[in-house]
Amino acid sequence: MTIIHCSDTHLGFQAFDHVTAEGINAREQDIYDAFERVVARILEIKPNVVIHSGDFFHRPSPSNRALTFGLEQLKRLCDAKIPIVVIAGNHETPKTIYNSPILRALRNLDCVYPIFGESWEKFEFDGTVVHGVPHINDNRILYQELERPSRSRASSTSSCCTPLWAKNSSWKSTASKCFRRNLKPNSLIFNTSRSAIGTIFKK
Ligand SMILES: [Mn+2]
Repeated sequence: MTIIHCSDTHLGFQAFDHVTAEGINAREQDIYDAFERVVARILEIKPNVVIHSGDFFHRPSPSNRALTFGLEQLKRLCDAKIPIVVIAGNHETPKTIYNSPILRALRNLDCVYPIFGESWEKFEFDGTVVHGVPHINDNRILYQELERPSRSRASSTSSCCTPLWAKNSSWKSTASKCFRRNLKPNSLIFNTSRSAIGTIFKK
């Protein structure tokens, strides 16, 4: 089982005043170029599954350019039949109920498994279960959702991977405590960055 994990692509992020010859903010273009290279590498490696653990887009309402670019890159993975789980981070999660989550649009691509609904969800790929808890604005709901995988019978018997977004170190330690209840001795734990943690459970 080969899993590629990436995070925080922030498609659509802009900074500084430089503009490319095409009139695109130069930093925004840098980020598109970098993600295009990531997708090229994924296509070379051909993993069983890709996990994107938060902030695929920089905003809850990305620009037409960011959205179009993101969909085009995901389509490249779909053409190669490589599934990708995309878990909502704080940047793309709407702050109010008046805005629909942008990750809902990704449901239309058959290789993309978005998790954005303020609740824990899991998907299974070749016997490995990926558990995802998206960014949740309300802490009380977040803690409830973090407990759900440990109560799930399926997760205690199958392999699983638990990437999740944690806002700060106290969330992160609560999260790892909740998920660690399911850990088996041969489990591999990896800390991918300050803001995303992942746990792989092996059979
Ligand atoms: Mn981020």
